[in-house]
Amino acid sequence: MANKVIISCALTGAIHTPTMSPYLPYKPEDMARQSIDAANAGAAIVHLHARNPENGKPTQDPEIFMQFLPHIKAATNVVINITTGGSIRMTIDERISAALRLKPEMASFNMGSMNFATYPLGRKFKDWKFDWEQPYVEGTDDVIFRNTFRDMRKIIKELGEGCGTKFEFECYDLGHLYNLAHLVDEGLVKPPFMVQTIYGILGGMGADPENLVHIRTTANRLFGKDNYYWSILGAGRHQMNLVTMGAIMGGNVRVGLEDNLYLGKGELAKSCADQVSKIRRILTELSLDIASPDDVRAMLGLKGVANVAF
Ligand code: KMH
Ligand code: ZN
Repeated sequence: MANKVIISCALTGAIHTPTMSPYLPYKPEDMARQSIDAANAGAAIVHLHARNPENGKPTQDPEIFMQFLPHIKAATNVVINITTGGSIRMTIDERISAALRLKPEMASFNMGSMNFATYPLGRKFKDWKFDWEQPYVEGTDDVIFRNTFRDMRKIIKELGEGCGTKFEFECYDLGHLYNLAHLVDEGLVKPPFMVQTIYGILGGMGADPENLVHIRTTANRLFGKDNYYWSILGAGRHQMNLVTMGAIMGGNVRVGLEDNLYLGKGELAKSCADQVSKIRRILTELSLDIASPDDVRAMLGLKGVANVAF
């Protein structure tokens, strides 16, 4: 089991906006369809944010999640992971509201306060589809993505202990591994757990291959190599090459339009499933086995799909 690679797929996130790609899903029917297609293509986990169906603006409204979650659940066996990152301007209460209501098997968990700047992306666009997009993207030069230890303890208590949800611990920097090790030392996080390491966000560590080696070595030392599942997320054009390198090093992979809009050089991905199919082909060529959703449930000790509230 430990040798199987988990493919996570993050559908829409809160980085990209509708102007940046016509394929970025934000309507509930597109969220459902792209999630189902990604699962059928080989994703064992879908990482989900929600958007206002009219204009694509990030929202954590549980009612919007409810417009697509039951469809995904009915059509697939995929593990559903709901964001608690939301978007970087939301309060912590807003960010955890959807997961607290819907009690998913998994939720994201951000491991430190940081800059999270996407404003350079905005320079490519002059005409924006919706009014909210340009100030949203350009204003990221003056926003702090807040994740204090008090915030983290609140998520563990209310969502982890309260709802039986397990976490995708998102680490954007070396220090975030040490923050997670602190929570482990305090007895608040227990193995086995999933460590999603993120490269290429402006404000976090860069997408340099050397960082993978250092992060892997440090995580093994801090957590013990059998106590956690390492996953790799490369933002933007670094996505496929970094996750491939990570998989060769024994890691799991995350793809999806949340973190990269492209399939190859200059070619927009027409769906998340396109990216899942591509990494699945690469992994298969490398003789690596792909984990099923039930493999993930066994690996991470998830509570099971019968125990979610949607
Ligand atoms: N898009 C990732 C780099 C979350 O949802 O909690 C950040 C993310 C945060 O996935
Ligand atoms: Zn996310």
